[in-house]
This record gives sequence, structure tokens and C-alpha cells, in this order.
Amino acid sequence: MFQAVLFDLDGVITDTAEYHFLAWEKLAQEIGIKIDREFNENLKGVSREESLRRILEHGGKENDYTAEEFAAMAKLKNDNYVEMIQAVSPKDIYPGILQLLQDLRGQGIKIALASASKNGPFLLDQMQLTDYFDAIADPAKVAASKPAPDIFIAAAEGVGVDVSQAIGIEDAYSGIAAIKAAKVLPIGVGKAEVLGTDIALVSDTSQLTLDFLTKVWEN
Ligand code: B16
Ligand code: MG
Repeated sequence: MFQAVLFDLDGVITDTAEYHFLAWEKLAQEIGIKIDREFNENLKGVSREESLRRILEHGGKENDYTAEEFAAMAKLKNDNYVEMIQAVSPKDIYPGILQLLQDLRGQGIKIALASASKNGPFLLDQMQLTDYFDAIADPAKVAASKPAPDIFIAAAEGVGVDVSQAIGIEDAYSGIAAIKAAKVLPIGVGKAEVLGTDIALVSDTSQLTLDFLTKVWEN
């Protein structure tokens, strides 16, 4: 039986992926770049700075700004995003997630957060989920962000479980790549066209039951 589950946050525990998109879309509009939801798939799970770099490149403006201007734009997006997430509450927890966390705890399986978001601890607090987590990997302390394995390795280390004994759950392509690189067993939330056909997938978090995780593990 697996000993730990390493959760992504945005897009797995709650729908903040949408707020990230809206905040980036607003910033991009202000500098004359148009992004849509299809392009946004490239930003999921990716750090704040890397997301901005990809947006500027998408708009052909990657050489237009100084480092100070770049930092100011990243801050503007985050300020806007942080304003949006003040309203996040336990009502925003995706279907099935609370039950899964309770069932994992009941089985003594460790729970860790492996989110790229520096706003992760705040969001867990807003949803009153902090107490379920045995460890929260700090994205500011890992050398490389997703698709590098670092955040999932740090999350497993945080709960004292070997990566070979852990399941990782992700909604982003870069996140699935990170889970694979960490040698953790991946489960994707989303479509095969985005996440690949070689891993276990659910279309909806309500399918993420302890029973389903156990079946994937035993397969
Ligand atoms: P922040 P996850 C990621 O969270 C988001 O998917 C990604 O869109 C965001 O840019 C990144 O966190 C950094 O977030 O700006 O709040 O530090 O999916 O890894 O939980
Ligand atoms: Mg995510």
C-alpha cells in the first residue's frame, strides 16, 4: 500500500487555476497581449516568473522590459490574484477532496502539498484544510520548478516517505512531468490530450476516492 499522497493545489484541491488565468489575462491585456484558455494550459503548474516569461514570449515582447519592470508586472498579477482569493472558503474545495483527505488520514497515509504556488499555505487556511497536511513543500526553497521533480521530492521528504511509496496528483502537464521525474506514481485530473495516455486519469476530482487510488496503486 502507498504511504503518502502528494497533492498539487491549483486545479486539484480547488479551482484557483481559473483565478490564475483571469489575473494573467488582465495583466496581458494591459500590455497588449491576448491569451486564451488553450494557451493557459502552458501556464498551469508553472512558477509565477516562468508564466510571465511565457506570456511575453507569446506576445513577441520578451525583450521589451527591464528586470525591474518584469518584477513589477509579476507583482501586479499576484496582487490582483491575492485579491481574488480572499473570498476562497471551504465551499470552494473540489468534490471528493475532503472525503479523500479524511480517508487517507483514517488509514494513516501521509498527506503533503507539492504546489508551485507561494500562496498555497494561505489557500489551505482559507479552505480550513491546513490540519490535514503533514507537510507543505516550500516552492521558494526548491532549486527548479515543475516540470523538474524537486517539489515532489521535497514533499515526500517532508513526510519522511520514499518517492517509490508515494502517489502524486496533478492537473497540469508540467506537474505530471515533475511527478514522473520524481519517480512518484502519477494520477492526472483532466484530459488525456493534455496529460497523456500513459497514466491513470480522472475527469473529475469526485473520482479521486481511496478505493480508486488503491486500485491504481495495485495495478
Ligand atoms: P503563485 P500548482 C501553480 O500552482 C499554478 O498552477 C500556476 O498557475 C502558478 O503560476 C504557480 O502555482 C505559482 O503560483 O504565483 O501563487 O506563487 O498548480 O502547482 O498548485
Ligand atoms: Mg495545478
